[in-house]
Amino acid sequence: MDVELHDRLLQNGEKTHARNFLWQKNRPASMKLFDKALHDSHGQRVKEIIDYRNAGGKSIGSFCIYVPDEIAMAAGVLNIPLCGGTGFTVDYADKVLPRDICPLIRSTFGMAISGTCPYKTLKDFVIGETTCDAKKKTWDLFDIRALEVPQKKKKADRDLWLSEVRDFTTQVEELSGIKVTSEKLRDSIRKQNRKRDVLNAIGQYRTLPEPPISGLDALLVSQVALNMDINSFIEAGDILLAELAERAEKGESAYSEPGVRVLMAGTPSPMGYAKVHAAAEISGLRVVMDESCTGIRYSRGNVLEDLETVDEMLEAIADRYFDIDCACFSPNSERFSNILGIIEKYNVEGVVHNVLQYCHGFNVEAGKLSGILSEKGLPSLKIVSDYSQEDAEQIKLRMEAFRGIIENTRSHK
Ligand code: BJ8
Repeated sequence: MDVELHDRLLQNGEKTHARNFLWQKNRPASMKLFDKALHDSHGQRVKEIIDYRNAGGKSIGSFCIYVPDEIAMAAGVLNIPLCGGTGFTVDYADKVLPRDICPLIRSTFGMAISGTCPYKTLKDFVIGETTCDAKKKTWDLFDIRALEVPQKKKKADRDLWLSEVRDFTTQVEELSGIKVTSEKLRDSIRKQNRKRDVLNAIGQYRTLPEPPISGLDALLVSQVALNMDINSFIEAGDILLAELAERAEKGESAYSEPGVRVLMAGTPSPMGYAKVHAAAEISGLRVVMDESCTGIRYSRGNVLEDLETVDEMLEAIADRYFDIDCACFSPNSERFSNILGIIEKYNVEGVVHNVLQYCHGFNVEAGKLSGILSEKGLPSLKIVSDYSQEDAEQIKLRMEAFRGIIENTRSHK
């Protein structure tokens, strides 16, 4: 580790967190638990993993929500998501990666290369996945094994995916020396479902006309959900849910100003990155749902519970993950119908396409989605950005203008 550089990274992270989240006036008091979890991701959480490994436990690193946590957990293996969300390390990746690939990949590998990733030595292997081209080729560069995520959703693709899920089971069993039994897998399915239930219950409060939690804070909860110990997350989530129930009962809003209801759709915003959400909410756009892998794409759909055999459970896991509607699939019409469902449920008045620069899949899909939305009279705005702060003010101006368009549409209804 480069300790001095890591200290600077942390200082930068605290500043970014304050700029993105701490300006909000009506935050639920229990959001402090999630602020702390973010802070702990480079401290206490690292210690927990070290302790786990010192006690003989195994851990892997991953980059995508296709990696089934249930299976790793049933084999006693901790799955540590490694996606970088900080702009601080992006340029360090330039020694090995081209500049014109997505900032998520550059940030992640920039952390590893610059000696600022506290998880670098805390894993037995890293598992990639064949989603976008930039990721696939990066795995090749670093000799990282990858789960094959098919690009279509036909029966043959589902069969291929199931065999990948089975292979992954063997890999984690071999790593830990622990057999995935039906009992262990049933327990881990229940636990992971419980985690998704917490996230979805928080989402439910965002359907209210005056949501008791902001889009920014809901994003923070989702971001840390990927990193936190699962039991601690569920505990903190339950505390937040109790507070949200009280706030909803009293009609207490997370917002102090009136605003318009938008869906944020597209690429993930890993821990450290919330620039676009912050610009939206500062400008009076209430992000009432997040259609990304740090939003509903991560929590949607539970794995069937109470199945008998390991084989049945692996099929149920494969099916749940195969339903994820990443833009790496072609065609990806499921995503568009999922989005229309969200729009209805959350009473959405406009959509912001949040696209990380050079993510061609989500960028191109935004065009098709805009067409579908405009046929329904819904305005949309595409923001293509990276982890720098250079365009933050410009994005705010575009958000303000977008708010004006939605208000105008409202007045003509
Ligand atoms: S399931 S969105 S986590 S692949 S943003 S690295 S796709 S160029 S992160 Fe993703 Fe899994 Fe899909 Fe979700 Fe490539 Fe796009 Fe970058 Fe991406």
